[in-house]
Amino acid sequence: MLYPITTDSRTVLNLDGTWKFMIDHETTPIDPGKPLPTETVMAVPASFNDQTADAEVREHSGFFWYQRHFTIPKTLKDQRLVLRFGSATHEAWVYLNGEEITHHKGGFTPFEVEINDHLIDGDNLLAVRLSNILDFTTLPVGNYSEEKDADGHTVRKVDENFDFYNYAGLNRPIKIYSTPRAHIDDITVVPNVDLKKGTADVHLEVKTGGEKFDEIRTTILDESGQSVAEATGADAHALISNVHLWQPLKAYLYTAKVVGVTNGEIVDVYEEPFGVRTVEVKAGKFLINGQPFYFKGFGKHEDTYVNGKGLNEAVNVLDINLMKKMGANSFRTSHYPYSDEMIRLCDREGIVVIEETPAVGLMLSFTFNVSEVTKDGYQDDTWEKLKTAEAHKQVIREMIDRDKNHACVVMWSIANEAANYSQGAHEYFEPLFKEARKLDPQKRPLTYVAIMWTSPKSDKCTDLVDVIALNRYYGWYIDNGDLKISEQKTRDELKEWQAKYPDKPIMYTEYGADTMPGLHSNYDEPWSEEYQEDYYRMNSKVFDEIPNFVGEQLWNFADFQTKFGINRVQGNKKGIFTRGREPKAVVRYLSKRWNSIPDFG
Ligand code: GCB
Repeated sequence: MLYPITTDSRTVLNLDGTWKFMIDHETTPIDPGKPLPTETVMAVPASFNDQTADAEVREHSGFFWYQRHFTIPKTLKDQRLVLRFGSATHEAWVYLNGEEITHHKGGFTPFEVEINDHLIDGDNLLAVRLSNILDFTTLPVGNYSEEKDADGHTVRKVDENFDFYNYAGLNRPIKIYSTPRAHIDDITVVPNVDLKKGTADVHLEVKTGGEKFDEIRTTILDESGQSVAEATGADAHALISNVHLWQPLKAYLYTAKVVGVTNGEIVDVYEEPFGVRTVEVKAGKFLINGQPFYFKGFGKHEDTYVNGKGLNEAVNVLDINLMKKMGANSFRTSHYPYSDEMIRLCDREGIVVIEETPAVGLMLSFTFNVSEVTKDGYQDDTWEKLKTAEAHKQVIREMIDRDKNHACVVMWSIANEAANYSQGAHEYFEPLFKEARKLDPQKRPLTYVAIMWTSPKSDKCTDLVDVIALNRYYGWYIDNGDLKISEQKTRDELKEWQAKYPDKPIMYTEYGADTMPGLHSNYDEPWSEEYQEDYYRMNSKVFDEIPNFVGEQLWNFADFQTKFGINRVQGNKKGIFTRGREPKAVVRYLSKRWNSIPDFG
């Protein structure tokens, strides 16, 4: 799917701003063709939850509506017009002038629909009915229940089966873009690099829609806008010599300028930026451009004050600047694909991304009894009760379709902390890994991120992953406060993985300790800033002893909002920055460490 941009043949209309908003109490039917009976507004893009002063609205589970008007300038009327949602969380029914024109389920990937046949002259009324319901068929997974109140109205409840607040609404930009009727529909870019010769054979596949073009031409432009290679055809190759590689923190982006030509006239133009780099897993190393790469960075969230999970480009820019200052080079889009805008920014800034599906919460028996789950034949009811396989296939398809051309994305994470230790896990995951390998034109490595009790003995699916990605909390959830024993357990476990899988790279994708900023202790108490630093020092020491250890991504970049609970104090406090992006003490230690570890080597 192409990101909407303005070119010689295309334009973009922005539908962001304030929309009318209304909770659907399911008492009186709402007519999407009429003005919503409400004076309430919500800003878009943003989650609705933290824009309201009403606790009931904030916590609402169920259905809700957004509505606005727009007009299409006359000059665009003969163009093909497409309405695109960057995301609508989690399920959306879209109505134009009262008529349902599309429906999409899945809150973290874009969708679009042609609107020409539904437009009227002048004022058009766009309404979206949304649902934030999550259950055993959706991703993420929610524990869903409903009951009737005294008046017989349905009261719905979603208990998140994961550790972040279920922010919902129109979280990402909404746009209408125009293309000519005969148009470029999609472009797939696969640079095949010869590192020795310093060349890249760029394989370009161009899909078109509407009347066929006589010809498709592609020019590859370098960063100064000079043409460096050309190709013709919908399935074509362009050879770049003296290729400038996309490197972590030293991004270089070419542009594939694709034009559709008919009767000698250029009809449609699209410009797709892309980086040239290789990614490969070999002999226990993660190679980027043939060199062993070391991941330094974070698990993150799209989570900021007021915007919730809504796009916050200023914070995205700040976060990347803070990462660079610390000597970090990467993050994981835990626990869902982030906005188009963030992925494009990472391409530009040279930040390495592990992109994750929204498959979080695929675990129905939460236990810290590791000895139980390591027993042969251990089985809980996760894989029997969950019906997420279809949604999972869909998110893999949509994520790869959107981000297949991005150089910054070096690996896909198929899930976070599923019940990989239970019988049935392999049967569930094998087809999904197959699907992802088939769909990714750049054949990136795959992983899933494994929870504490998936030891080398209990994990049923390690054969499917290219990289062993571990979330570990020795010293926090296990042996809280005892860093001596935690060090031993960390070392023992990592050595066991290393011995059992000598050819697979191993990395930490989470490790962290909740820390209240400003809380200090002479005795290294958990929750203090001193404990957080000692916790990280302990882990670093062990990492440096493991030959196949290829990266450390801590949990979490910043404090973030979660549901209420006795373990959470206005959210999860494992950030090394506060939610407002002020540093906790540990940032100094980590900056020193990361600035002294090279990105390669
Ligand atoms: C995890 C989860 C993450 C949580 C984190 C924690 O393992 O992957 O979503 O926020 O632990 O802090 O408990």
